[in-house]
Amino acid sequence: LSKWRQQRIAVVGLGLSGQATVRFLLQHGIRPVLMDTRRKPSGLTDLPLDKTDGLYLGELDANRLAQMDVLIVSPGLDLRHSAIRFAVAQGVEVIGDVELFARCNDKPVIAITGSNGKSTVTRMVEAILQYSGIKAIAAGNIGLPVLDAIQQPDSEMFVLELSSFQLDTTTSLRSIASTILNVSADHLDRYASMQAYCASKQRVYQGSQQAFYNRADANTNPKSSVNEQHSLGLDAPEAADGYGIMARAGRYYLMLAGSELMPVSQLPLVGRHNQYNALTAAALSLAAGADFASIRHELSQFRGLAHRCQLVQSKDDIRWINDSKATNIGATLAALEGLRPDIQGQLILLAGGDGKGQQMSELTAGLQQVDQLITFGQDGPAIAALKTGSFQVKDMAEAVKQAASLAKPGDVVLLSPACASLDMFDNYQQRGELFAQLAKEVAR
Ligand code: UMA
Ligand code: ADP
Repeated sequence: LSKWRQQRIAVVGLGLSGQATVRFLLQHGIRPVLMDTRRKPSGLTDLPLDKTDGLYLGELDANRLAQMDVLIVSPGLDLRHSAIRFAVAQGVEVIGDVELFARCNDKPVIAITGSNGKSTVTRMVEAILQYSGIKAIAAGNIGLPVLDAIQQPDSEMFVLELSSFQLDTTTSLRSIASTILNVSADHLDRYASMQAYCASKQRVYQGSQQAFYNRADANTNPKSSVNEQHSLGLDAPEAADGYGIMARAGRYYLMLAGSELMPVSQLPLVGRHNQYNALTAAALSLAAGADFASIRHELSQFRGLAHRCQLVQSKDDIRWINDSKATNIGATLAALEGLRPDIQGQLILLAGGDGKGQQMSELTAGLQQVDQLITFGQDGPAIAALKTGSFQVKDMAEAVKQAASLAKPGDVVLLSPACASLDMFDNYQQRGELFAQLAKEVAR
């Protein structure tokens, strides 16, 4: 980094990761130029602006970017922005905060990506490693910026949740184990094609000692060489020392590196997708040095994260489930498939929001599991069109009211929108919290 003290370094995008980047650079004696396309990015007041080389808000100026040596661009900014492209064409280096982390980090890393399940698996691995005595910290897309995590003095290992946007600007990351959980259409408003999105996910395997991939999803197979590759799946392991699920004396067991880990029935999480998440977390943790007992202990305790197929109300034998984090079709399909076997009565689905350019017709097969469909938001009409007799409503309050009027004992009301929330809410948490609150009110 020392050569950066003589260079022009810009932090472009001043959200959580941008602010952490600025703090990190300042601590290393580097005075960055700060930029954000927003007129008022929140959190600016916390930065020591007098120690930086200037702050520029509003539309990015291509000429100013082109005068820099390095741009550290936040994941929320599209690299296809004309000013960024212009700078790249002039020879300016563009990286992200994870790349800077990778260049400065000397501790072991576990790297997790995929369209769905990243946060769940990241937290599982973190919990297992901590229980087995390794001081692990989860960071990255999960919320704690990697350049804040790297400053925590007593950490021994990093469990990184990586989005495709973060991977796009990362080239030097080394990991002891990595995975792509699955690939389904997401963020297609930021990628030219599904192929480009898959290629971005594949970058997680670069520089990884062991790659764990999903044998039911060919897009997760490592396309370039890594030292060791292992396939994971919900079927029998492919090799004697493999990973999967096997029936023994009428019970199904998670199989880890050829040995029985635990019966699937001991996992408190619902849905087949969560069995896959648990298996992956076990495999990554084992690769990182955790023991079987710790893995077993933590997986049998792990009750899931908020807003992911979370039971928020149960009254009169009607269950209200918040899966607001289902911001793409793949996640909603997993929820429908995973929950249906446990539902005696109707499955009432609340869906809609900002579809981010997804082909909504890919939801059609999943909607066969649904008895009543209630839609809202910008792309609500496109979802409603996939099922006859569906209800289109104005907002969440009307959706919950409609669901309450349809629900009978034995039914499940599921919020699993298949869309981002940003057309109606600040974020998916706010959407999920409103659903939970309204569900409690109507169920009272
Ligand atoms: N933005 C602008 N102008 C800018 C910079 C950003 O308008 O100059 C907007 C973007 O359009 C975006 C928002 O600001 O909608 C936030 O972008 P950001 O790059 O400032 O984001 P951070 O606050 O730094 O948060 C980022 C990740 N955000 C994104 O990738 C969009 C967070 O993941 C991550 O937790 C955080 O770094 C710490 O590492 C969030 C996310 O939504 C949870 N990720 C996407 C997802 O999971 O689907 C990829
Ligand atoms: P991410 O961090 O990748 O967004 P989360 O763990 O937050 O993943 O879960 C996001 C959504 O995806 C939730 O709706 C959850 O129920 C669903 N989900 C979790 N794991 C999987 C999986 N392995 N396959 C498909 N969907 C999943």
